[in-house]
Amino acid sequence: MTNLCKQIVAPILLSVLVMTAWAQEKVCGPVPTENQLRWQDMEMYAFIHYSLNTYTDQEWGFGNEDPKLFNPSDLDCRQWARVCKQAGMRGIIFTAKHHCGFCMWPSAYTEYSVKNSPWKNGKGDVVRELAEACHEDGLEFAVYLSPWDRNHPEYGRPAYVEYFRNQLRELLTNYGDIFEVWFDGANGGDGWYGGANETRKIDRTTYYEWPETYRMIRQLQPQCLIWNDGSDRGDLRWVGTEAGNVGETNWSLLNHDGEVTWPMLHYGLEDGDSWVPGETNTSIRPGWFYHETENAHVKSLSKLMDTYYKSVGRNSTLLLNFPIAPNGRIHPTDSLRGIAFKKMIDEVFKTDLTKKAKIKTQGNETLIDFKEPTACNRFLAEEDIAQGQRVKKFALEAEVDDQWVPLKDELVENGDGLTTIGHRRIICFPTIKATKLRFTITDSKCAPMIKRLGVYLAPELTADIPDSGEKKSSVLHYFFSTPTQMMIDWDTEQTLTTFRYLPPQDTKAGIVTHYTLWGSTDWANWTKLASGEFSNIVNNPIWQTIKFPATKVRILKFDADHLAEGDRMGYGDIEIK
Ligand code: FUL
Repeated sequence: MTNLCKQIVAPILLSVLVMTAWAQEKVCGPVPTENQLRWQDMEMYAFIHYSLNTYTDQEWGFGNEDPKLFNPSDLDCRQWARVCKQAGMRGIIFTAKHHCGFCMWPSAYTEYSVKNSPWKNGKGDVVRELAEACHEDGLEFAVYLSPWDRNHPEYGRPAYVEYFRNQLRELLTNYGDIFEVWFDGANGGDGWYGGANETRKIDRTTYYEWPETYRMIRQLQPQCLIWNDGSDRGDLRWVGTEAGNVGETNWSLLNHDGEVTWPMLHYGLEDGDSWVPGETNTSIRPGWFYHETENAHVKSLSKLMDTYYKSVGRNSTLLLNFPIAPNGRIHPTDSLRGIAFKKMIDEVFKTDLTKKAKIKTQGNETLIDFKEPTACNRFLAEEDIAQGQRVKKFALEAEVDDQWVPLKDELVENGDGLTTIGHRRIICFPTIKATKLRFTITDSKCAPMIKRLGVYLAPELTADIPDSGEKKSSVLHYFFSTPTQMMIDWDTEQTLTTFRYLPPQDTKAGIVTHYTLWGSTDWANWTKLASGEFSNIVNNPIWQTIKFPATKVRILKFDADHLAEGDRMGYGDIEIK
């Protein structure tokens, strides 16, 4: 090149390269922050739900429960930390304050806390004990602070927002490093509110003045991640369900502004302008708080593995809840199951079969040649997400008995599940004996950056014992006297103590959130047996149990005082004992 040529062509070439690089970057979209990268690598961490609810057998306290109920005989935060660590959890998020408003630390801003409980003569601080236990055990520590406070008299007015911030400041100042703050979006409306006992509605988009609170968090704990359920954009998002699964297509992106719909929470947004990855939260039991009636319903190992594949294996993290029992410890069934879970994950991913294979990558196609038939049933791929999430679609094929067969994710109900990859995607398929596997990226936002591939043989787990499919309500005689009133009658008098309601499982329409239950022996005189709310029933539509003193009845009347949506009561099943 002549000098003149160099002077003219070189800068043009350079700017073309720069522009191409810039265009690629733009097409590939946002990338995670250092904090988000570190968080994603945690993969699994624990939730701990513990509050006055543990002593009232409730999921949501009303806000008027007596602090004197808090008096565990054997509270041991070191046991919690030990169990969580052995269960493969890298940190713990603790319900410092749940919706009932009771503070598990002696906040200077309220009397409604452990300082007015008999536990340690009011000198105890559960947040401190747990933060210390976590830090001693090498676990990270984080807090859940419910914005909705059913105890506080000022809830719904500006003074409460200041109170909330003061509490948050205490938690972010006095307990060492906090890796995440969890601002639950639930707001049922009604509550005790210092005795007002009424319904208070707030505008979630403006009331809490989140930008101001976020500024305070960034200042006090710059490494802390902010979780919320999609309103003011935090660093992490809810995945739209508490069942323990994110969408099989899971983009770590959302738009910074605008409304976040359910599909955006569940699947992310392919063209979103901000990195807001999904965190999958679920409980090891049906409920979030401990209930003795659930001791036989701790999730099975196969259910927990299914949850792992549908969270960590779908470009998410897993936030797994361990409730604390009334004695102040994690129940032995939960701890054993949690530890077995970690052992099974280690077992599945112990031997990477690609280590013995010959691997050849050409363009977007990678051939894994085992040379001989090799039993396998799991495929793993990871993108270098520091460079963004790029892959939109891929194919996976196996050579079995000299024939190429397409593979798909057997845990996916629609399609083949071979779409996004992100931090980690695990594809589960029935055991095959493959000589080769072929992984082809068929569509991506820009040049794919695959960091790791793996192939494994997971042991077969005994599947959960399936339900017989028999509805408990099929033995009952029931009818609707109005769209919101269900009647159940018998030929003879029955002595009853329990009414159980399973909400509809596939829709919010018709879910009963508030009820009154009546009994009668003659259709004319009715005795109120119970009334109240089914807390958190919309996000976690599990069996709800109403207990009442043994009563002789011939007719039961179940009134839906409030429905989540629609104007007709729905139900999945009813059981009466
Ligand atoms: C929900 C809450 O209402 C539940 O009680 C629980 O804390 C769960 C993690 O979030 O929205």
